[in-house]
Amino acid sequence: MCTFTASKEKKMSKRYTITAALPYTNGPIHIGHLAGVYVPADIYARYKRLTGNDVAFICGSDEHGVPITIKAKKEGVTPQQIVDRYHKIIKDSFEVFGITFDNYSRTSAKIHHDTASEFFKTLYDKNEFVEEVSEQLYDAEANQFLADRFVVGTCPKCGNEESYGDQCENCGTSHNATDLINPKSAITGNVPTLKETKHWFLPLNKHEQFLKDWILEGHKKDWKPNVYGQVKSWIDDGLRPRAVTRDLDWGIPVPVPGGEGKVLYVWFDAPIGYISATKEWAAREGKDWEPYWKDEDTKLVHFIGKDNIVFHCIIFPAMLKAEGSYILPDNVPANEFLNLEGNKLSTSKNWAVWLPEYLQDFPDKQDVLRYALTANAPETKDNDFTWKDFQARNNNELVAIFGNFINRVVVLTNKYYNGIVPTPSDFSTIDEETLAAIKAYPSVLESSIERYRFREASQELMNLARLGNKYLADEEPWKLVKTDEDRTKTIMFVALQIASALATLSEPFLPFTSTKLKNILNLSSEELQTSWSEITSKEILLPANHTIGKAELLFSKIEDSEIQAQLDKLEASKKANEAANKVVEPQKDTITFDDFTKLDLRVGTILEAEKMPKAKKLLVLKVDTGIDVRTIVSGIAESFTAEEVVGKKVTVLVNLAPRALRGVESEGMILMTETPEGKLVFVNPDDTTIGNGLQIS
Ligand code: B3M
Ligand code: ZN
Repeated sequence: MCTFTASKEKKMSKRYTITAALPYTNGPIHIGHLAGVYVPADIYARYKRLTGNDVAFICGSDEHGVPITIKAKKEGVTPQQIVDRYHKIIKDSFEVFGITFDNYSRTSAKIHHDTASEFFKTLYDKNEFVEEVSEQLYDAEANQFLADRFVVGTCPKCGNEESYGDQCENCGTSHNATDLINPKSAITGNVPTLKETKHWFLPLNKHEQFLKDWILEGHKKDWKPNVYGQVKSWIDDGLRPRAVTRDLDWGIPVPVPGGEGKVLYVWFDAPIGYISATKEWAAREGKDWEPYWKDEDTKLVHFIGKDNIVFHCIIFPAMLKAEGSYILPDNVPANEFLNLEGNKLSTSKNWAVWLPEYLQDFPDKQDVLRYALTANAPETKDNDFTWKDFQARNNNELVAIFGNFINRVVVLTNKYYNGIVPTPSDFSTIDEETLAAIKAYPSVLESSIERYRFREASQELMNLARLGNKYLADEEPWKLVKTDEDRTKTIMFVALQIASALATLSEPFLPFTSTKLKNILNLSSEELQTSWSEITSKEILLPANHTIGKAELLFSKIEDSEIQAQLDKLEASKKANEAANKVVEPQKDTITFDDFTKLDLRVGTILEAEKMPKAKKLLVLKVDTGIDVRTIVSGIAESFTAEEVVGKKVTVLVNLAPRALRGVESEGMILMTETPEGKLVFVNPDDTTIGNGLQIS
């Protein structure tokens, strides 16, 4: 009895404020964002709602900060135009992927400007800031102070030469721009000078003891080891004051005397965005926002990527603590990074799978990506997304296990009973065990989800479908139907119970599939549906005599050609990137006009060509130069076959000293050039399109 009460209490409805990192609004979302933050957050939020909790699932666009200014500068438009464009693209992607934010707001909204200003003023009035004139990095040519991503230099902690002013993406350390070794302006490439300016600093050192007690003592056991470890190492290194204002013109104006021309640091305003988005949502829903941020009984959970840990575990909590009226996060289940086909995801190198592009290629496969990313989520270490794994997850798990089970159950029920759930007879031991196993699944999934182990949970869900397949394979209703009608009915009844449980339990992971399955099982009205907890408590999930619908495929096979097309796309983007970054050879020493006139260039025709044996690169050519027919050995065999060059008109340097190549004397040189794509072409006397200068091969 005692344990029963305890478990009941554990499941009592609770209030949850669940936040997902606000994406920078300077580009679309890619699979790394989805895997690291938004899919796990959505699974958690959906699960919490399904289990009867009061949930505010909050996100929005992070529209301030230097990345947006840089993008706007590059495109010659205003920052507002950039954020308006990407806010819409990002918001749409989230909707299409079934990410169920209760509110997706934006930090350019008035409510956010007001909330962040007020927050700053409160800390200012409480003397929680240190006001200080100090020397900061300055680019005189750009007439700009260089904070954050405006400056690049060597990280003082790990030696990464491309660290930003506020954070090193390699080791995650957050620092002040003046800490960088060999800083360079990201705008002009100049070495910055120092210039005096006034800023407001949050004295993190003052909050060190509180952070130690709260995290190092209080959350040693329940926070993920990767999060706890990072936080501990920063605290152990000693915390220093951090500037929370900037000399920029894009952002929220500093609302106190002396703040003219300055804005709040983006990492000061962005997390407050969670609060403003909650306020906006509550006003719309006619609710009170305050309990979601101020009631000690509310559980606040931040879903983020590992590069955001310091801001969510140290700086934002210090701000909340200093303000005084807010709760602190209960957990910050940060994920590690997702790589793509063995390389780091990179926006600048276009090494990514962008959601809008994915949707074009796989318009109805949102659940497949959600599943593949969850099953292989970077929960405890960086992980690799490969298209082959994506295909395997789809073909071998979603199609072959989940889809196949449902299809068999639905097809057979329609075939044998016109779609009417049959009445079972006595249950066999295996039936009883199977029905008991179904009842256990909600708590199996719960135990993984509560520990933020979503990949484990997704595999448990698949195990329920596996159980269904095994049950059918063992019981073979398609054989018994000829000999034992009653037994067949019982088997199909049990199998239908599994299908019904899958319809409910798959919702957090495969929401589109769950809806489709509920429709197939004719469970569109809520009364007919089984809730998460009823799977355990109800005797029967899908009653006899209920009529289900017709079979419909939940998943379809992904062919090798579709995967190859994605790999080709990545290869093309790698090539384009290499071409863009190609180092141009410096110009050679100047030659005189007299030197040039020494070259005797003639138009020749290739009469014969053959590959030089055992030489990968060489073709042996017979060329009519107009003076004579001679042999020229040319290093073009990797670009052309012997057959295709015969008959070609070419430019020949005829007075080059003869030279023996692999025993064949070459009397001259064919002139070649390269296209911008790096392809070798002849300097063709009939073709005026090539003007790239000559490269002697
Ligand atoms: N925009 C960083 C990022 O997109 C930042 C998160 C803000 S959460 C308050 O990685
Ligand atoms: Zn570093």
